[in-house]
Amino acid sequence: MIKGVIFDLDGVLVSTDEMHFNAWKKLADELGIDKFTKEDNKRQKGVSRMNSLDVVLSKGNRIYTEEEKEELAERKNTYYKELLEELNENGILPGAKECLKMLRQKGILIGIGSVSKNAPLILERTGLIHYVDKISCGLDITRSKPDPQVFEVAADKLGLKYEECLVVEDSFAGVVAGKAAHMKVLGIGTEYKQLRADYEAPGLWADINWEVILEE
Ligand code: B16
Ligand code: MG
Repeated sequence: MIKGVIFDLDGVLVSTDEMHFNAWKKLADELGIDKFTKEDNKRQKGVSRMNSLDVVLSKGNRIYTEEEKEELAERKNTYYKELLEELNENGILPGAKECLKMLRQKGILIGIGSVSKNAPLILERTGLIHYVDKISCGLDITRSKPDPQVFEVAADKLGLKYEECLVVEDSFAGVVAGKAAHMKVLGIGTEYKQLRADYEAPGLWADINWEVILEE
């Protein structure tokens, strides 16, 4: 029996993926890396900022020191945060708000499991913060998805057993993380068919059989 649903943020509740890509693209252009594309961006979904930077740098041919990498990641985050200033409730993905409302009405607890250190800011800017009970994000963890830590912390904060939680994810790393936390996973988004989650749907707007999922 599911008592809590833990939502990934980027690509599940909010369309920040385009902003991440544009910020990384700007950095790549500054570094003279012209081979970084949207296809590479798919491998950045759900993984940490530093691992995402490695994806960009792997498309160039220079080796960077750890100190340089820290500066580059910080620079990308500055560009990303500039883009986030434009974010408001229009950035909420179709069906997301209605889904949160419906689950809360059923007495289900709502958690966030995002590796983004900007998750609290994003929730504030979109107003989604009002539908969330507990946030587990990049600021709470030492290991990124596919490690289960971000979801375990979310369940702990909600006061639930791991098997009482359902994870909603759009990334491969996130589905692996949810499974590793012994949680059921609903895979959504553009790649949902490839995610190998327990349940799947193209988006939260779709006709999802919540009665069955929550009873499991
Ligand atoms: P930040 P999620 C993830 O968010 C993004 O999918 C991923 O592309 C990004 O690198 C990561 O957050 C870190 O974000 O730089 O803001 O700390 O999908 O886990 O909500
Ligand atoms: Mg995501």
